[in-house]
Amino acid sequence: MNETRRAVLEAIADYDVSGAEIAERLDVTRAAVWKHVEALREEGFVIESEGDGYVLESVPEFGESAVEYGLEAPFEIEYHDSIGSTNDRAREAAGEGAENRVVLADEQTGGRGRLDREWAAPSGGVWLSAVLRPSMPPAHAPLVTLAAAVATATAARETGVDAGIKWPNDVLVPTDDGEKKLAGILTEMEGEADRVSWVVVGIGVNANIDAEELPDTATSIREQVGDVDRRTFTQRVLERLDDLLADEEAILDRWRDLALTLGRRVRVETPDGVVEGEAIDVERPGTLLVDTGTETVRVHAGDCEHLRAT
Ligand code: BT5
Repeated sequence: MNETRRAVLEAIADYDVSGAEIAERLDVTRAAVWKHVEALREEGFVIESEGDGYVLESVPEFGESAVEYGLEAPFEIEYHDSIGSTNDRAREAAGEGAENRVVLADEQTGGRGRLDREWAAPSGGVWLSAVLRPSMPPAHAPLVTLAAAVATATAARETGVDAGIKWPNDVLVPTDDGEKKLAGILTEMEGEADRVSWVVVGIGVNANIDAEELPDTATSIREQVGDVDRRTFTQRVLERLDDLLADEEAILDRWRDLALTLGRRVRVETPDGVVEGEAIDVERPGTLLVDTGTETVRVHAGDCEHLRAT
C-alpha cells in the first residue's frame, strides 16, 4: 500500500476527520485524499462520508490494504484474486530486487508442492509467498522453513485447530482416520557459497475451503472449526514468522513444542535411501535425528512418514 494511502487510512481509522484536515496533515491535495478513499472503497473498505468528514466503518476480509492495515511486521503485500503460483511470482519479484514482499492470493491455478508435486489451491485459502533476504549462509536456510511451520501451526492453534508439525514442513491435524494435512510449506532460494541472496518461503493453508475440494489426505480450518477471518489469520502468520526470524534460538524450541514427529517411529525417504527408526530430536538448521536401534542417523532432507508404534 502506498505511503499516503496508509496514512489516509490510519487518519480515518482513528476518528471522524475531514478531507481538508487529512490533506493538510499529509501535505497533499483534497483531491488526492478523495482518490485514496475511493481506491480503498474499491478494495472493500466501507468508509462513510459524514458532512465533510470520513469514518472507517469496516475493513474487508482479505486483500492488499486489508492485510497491511494493522499488520505488525514489516511486509508489503501484493494481492492477487487468482494467480498461477505465488512462489513463482515471488521468485520473479526477488529477481527484481524485492525484499519483505508478500505475494498473497485467494486462489492459485498452478500451486506447487515440493519436487514439483501439485498443490490444490482453490478460492478461500491463504496462499502466500514471502520474499526474504536473511543474513545467513545458504546452509542455514532450512531454519526458515521450520520458522514458517511454527508460525503457521501457532496461528492455526489460535483459531482452535489442534495443529502440529510433521518434520520438516507439514502442518497436520490428528483425526480419527489418521493425520490430515492443513498446510504445507515450500522454501526456495538463491545464494552464493556463504550468503543467501533471497529466500522465498511459500505457505499454503487450507482455510475457508470445503474438504471435498481437497485431496483425501487434507483438512481445512473450515472443516475443523469453521471459517476463519483470513485477514487476521494472515497477519498472525506473518507476525510470528517475523518474530521467529529475529530470534533463531527460539525456532527450534518452538518447533520441538509443536512437533508431532518427535518420539514417533518414522520412515524417511532420503536422497541416500530409506531411514527407519525413532525420531528423537531436531537440531540446527533442521536436521532430524533418527535412532535406528543400532545408530543415530542425521537426516537433512526427505519425505517423512509417521509409522504406527510397534
Ligand atoms: C508441500 O509440498 O507441502 C508444499 C506446499 C506449498 C504450497 C504453497 S501455497 C503458496 C506457495 N505457492 C506455491 O505454488 N506453493 C506454495 P509437499 O510436501 O510436496 O506436499 C504435496 C502433496 O500434498 C501433494 O502431493 C498432495 O498429496 C498433497 N496436497 C496437495 N494439495 C494439498 C492441499 N491443499 N492440502 C493438503 N495436502 C495437499
